[in-house]
Amino acid sequence: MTDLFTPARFGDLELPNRIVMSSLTRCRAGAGNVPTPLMVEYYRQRAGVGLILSEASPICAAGHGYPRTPGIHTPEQIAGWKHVTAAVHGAGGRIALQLWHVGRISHPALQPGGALPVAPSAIRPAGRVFTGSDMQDYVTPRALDTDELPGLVANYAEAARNAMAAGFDAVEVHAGNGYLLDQFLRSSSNQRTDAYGGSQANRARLLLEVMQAVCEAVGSARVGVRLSPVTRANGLSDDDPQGLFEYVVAQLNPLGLAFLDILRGTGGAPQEAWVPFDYARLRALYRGNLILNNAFDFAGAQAALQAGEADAIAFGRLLLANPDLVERFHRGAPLNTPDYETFYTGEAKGYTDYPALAD
Ligand code: 8OZ
Repeated sequence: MTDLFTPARFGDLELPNRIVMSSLTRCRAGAGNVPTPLMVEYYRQRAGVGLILSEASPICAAGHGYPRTPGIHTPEQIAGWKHVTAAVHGAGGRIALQLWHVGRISHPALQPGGALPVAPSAIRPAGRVFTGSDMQDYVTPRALDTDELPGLVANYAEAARNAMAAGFDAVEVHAGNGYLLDQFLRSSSNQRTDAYGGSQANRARLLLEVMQAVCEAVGSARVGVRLSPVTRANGLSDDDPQGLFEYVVAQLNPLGLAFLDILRGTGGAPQEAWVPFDYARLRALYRGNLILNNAFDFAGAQAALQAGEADAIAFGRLLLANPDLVERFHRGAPLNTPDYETFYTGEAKGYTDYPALAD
């Protein structure tokens, strides 16, 4: 019977267990959005999982929307990430880089040249953004021209190649949580009238072009994708998420990806608050490895694997607070409690100072 401790093969990756570390934004990159020695230590501490998904990493300067998020588009960032991947490999682990573009979830203060953030359509998201010095309302983004989209696809492919140069084992395209690719997918944020807007197939076009280009760049056995069908993150909604994501998943099949990573539920919310969505339909449609994510505990994760709902389970907050989560799960040991105050700030505090079990 498959459980969290059963090895798995995801594309080119051999996973010693099915405990995956979720991508977690921690806002501790250094000047130039370069990974720091503290980040090296943080990832090294968590190398016992089957696969680490790195924090989301912008593919280009315009892809940034939060202070101190580590990019994958400059030589210095690539050099910084090399230390992270070397430390994880040295500790026996595997790590995939999450490729990110925030789209409209940004602000001119975070953009090169103070430019407007870009998006599928000039529709302002509700809410406020931390610019690094204060909170500002989101602005109305600039709608991307059709002839800019090939360059954007090329940015994803280039960033994927950069990730390989930095020593990552794989990349995960971030197409969830209300960021650029998700903004293209959704009827609420995409009102384009070209081939990238309107029908579900048109709204999925950019994502599928990005997936194709990234697979061509680094090989599909080293590529995954993150989807968040019913997230309410960053103000997104859609008129038919079930139909949209069934279309997307069916189109992903021929690519032969290493994995599909799905946020089950709305994110951050307890599982009881999940909105109706038939994840079993996606599971049945998708011919590949599925990682499920969101608020799983040990028992829930074991039950999901044993019921065949997923091939691996991603843990965020539990891994943030328990660097040796695999060992703790194995022994049935008590868990450290995550400190929400230091999720996005605090340097070593709440980052590399969660204790491991005493030997
Ligand atoms: C929390 C804070 C900032 C960014 C996501 C990359 O939701 C994020 C993120 C989460 O995918």
